[in-house]
Amino acid sequence: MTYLVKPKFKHPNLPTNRLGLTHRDYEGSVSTLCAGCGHDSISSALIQACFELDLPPHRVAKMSGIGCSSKTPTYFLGQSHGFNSVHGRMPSVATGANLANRDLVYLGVSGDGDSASIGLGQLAHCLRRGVNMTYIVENNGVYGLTKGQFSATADAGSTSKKGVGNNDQPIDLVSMAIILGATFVARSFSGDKGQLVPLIKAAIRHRGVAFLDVISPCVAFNNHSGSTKSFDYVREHNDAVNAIDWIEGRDEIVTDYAPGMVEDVAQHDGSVLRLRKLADNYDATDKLGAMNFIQRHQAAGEVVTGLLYVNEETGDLNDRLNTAETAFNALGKAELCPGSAKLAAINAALR
Ligand SMILES: Cc1ncc(C[n+]2csc(CCOP(=O)(O)OP(=O)(O)O)c2C)c(N)n1
Ligand code: SF4
Ligand SMILES: [Mg+2]
Repeated sequence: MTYLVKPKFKHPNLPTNRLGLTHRDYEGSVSTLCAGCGHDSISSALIQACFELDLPPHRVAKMSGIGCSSKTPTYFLGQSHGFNSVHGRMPSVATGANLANRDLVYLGVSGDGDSASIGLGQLAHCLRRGVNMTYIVENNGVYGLTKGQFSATADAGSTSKKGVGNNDQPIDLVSMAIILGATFVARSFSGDKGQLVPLIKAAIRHRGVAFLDVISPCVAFNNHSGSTKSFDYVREHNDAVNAIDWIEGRDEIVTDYAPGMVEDVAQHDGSVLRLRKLADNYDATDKLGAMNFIQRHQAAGEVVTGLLYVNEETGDLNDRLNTAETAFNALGKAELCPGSAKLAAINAALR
């Protein structure tokens, strides 16, 4: 058995959301990851975000690849759809599902090995196409599941648990995501739930691809002093550019901040992202400025976190391909199989 079912007991006075569901209704099976693994904190943040967004669990599809990180969808949203794909192939499965049914909320959960090593090509095309999904990389700099080899996000000069040095240059996922056309790019830390939960909520509400690089220490293989993905390193070098308040469409927008200290970004669904600036003059809508800032701080060994880039103006892949608005599984036989006359007309148009 690869998972443990949680006992059904829940306290009768647990708070409920607008759907009448409790936090427990968004949980999954008992985690089998190592105690203290950063990935479990991200699962917990996902549970909280989905509970607070009042998401109906059956309208969510969890997509993942292979790795400890990719196992985690078993540990949250136990009543949602799930697809555990081949290593590095989650993006193409998510793209196909998205085209067949645009109504579901797609949560992609992957690892740095899954997305930056074997799955790099898949990730790149998912980002540039703007698949409408939240894409989370639980980034620990190693292949945790296969016992701690360096992944493509491990920094040059960092060492393995046994002291072997990494000489290769790292792939900086957020810089790459911005260059490849992702329209919502953020970085966070599994140890900072206060930052992570609003980022996940905003990412889920974003139309287009929302990419989150979440540094998530592997306590078994990469939490030592030679690592730049350890709890200590990230806590000491975390440099947040903004803090997010996510304001739902029905909530009144009030402000008591000094001019220039907040930036409100309207989202497609009527909600508003309020970015409280922590770094002087950081403008998350300025693509070149964001790239410049991230690279300069990275060169100084800092881990820049927060909502790094957002563009609410562009649509998603379904908009660009003009796909059917009705999910394939809700179409009738007549629409799915319009008959030989239609096929003949299409063929004639191509001659
Ligand atoms: C095609 C294929 N190649 C290699 C493997 C072996 N493998 C399993 S998980 C993994 C790396 C996982 O690393 P990451 O995505 O960073 O996840 P983590 O375990 O660190 O969360 C590898 C190489 C595999 N399962 N399939
Ligand atoms: S090996 Fe690392 S990534 Fe995998 S569960 Fe353990 S701590 Fe987490
Ligand atoms: Mg990893």
